[in-house]
Amino acid sequence: MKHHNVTNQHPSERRPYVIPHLLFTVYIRKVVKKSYYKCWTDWFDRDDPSGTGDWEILYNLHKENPGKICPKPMDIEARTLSGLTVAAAGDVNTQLDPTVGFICKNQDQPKKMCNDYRVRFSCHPPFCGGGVCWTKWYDRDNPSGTGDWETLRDLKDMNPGQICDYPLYIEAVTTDTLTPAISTGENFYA
Ligand SMILES: [Ca+2]
Ligand SMILES: [Ca+2]
Repeated sequence: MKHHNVTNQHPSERRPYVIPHLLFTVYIRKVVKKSYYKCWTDWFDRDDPSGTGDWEILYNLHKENPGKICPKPMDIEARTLSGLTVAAAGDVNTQLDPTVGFICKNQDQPKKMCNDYRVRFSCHPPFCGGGVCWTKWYDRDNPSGTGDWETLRDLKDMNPGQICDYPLYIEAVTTDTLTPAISTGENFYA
């Protein structure tokens, strides 16, 4: 009797089942990653259009705002100081690139003058900068021993990849009523 072995099928017979599955998996992972790993920096406005244009260059913003913008932002947004998008403001031939920044040249504009813009960048955690991105809350210890020890080192060991190397701020609240530690009357180390 001849046995039919699935693994010996010609590749073209298996393809319709394999390819759709792979496409589905890749698509889902990409969507989840994009929606979860995204946070925005503060807004920055370092230039105004009184010279040759409005130059909100990432290189300069990095130098002028150390620690507030990640090294390689994934996305960038530009708005006028009154909140308009570039298109709504009517400026043309502008450059908007997360690796370069934002450029609007006066000479390219019909009125020979750009609007004044500010920009912000989207970063991957663990580095977000600007104090706008917080981790989730952690509670690794309880005070049944010598106290409540929520040390950064232990929390990083227990939650790999979730906490950045150099956190800018820390908040502590009680687990029952979410009372800020500073309001409990207890003495603590931070
Ligand atoms: Ca500006
Ligand atoms: Ca605790």
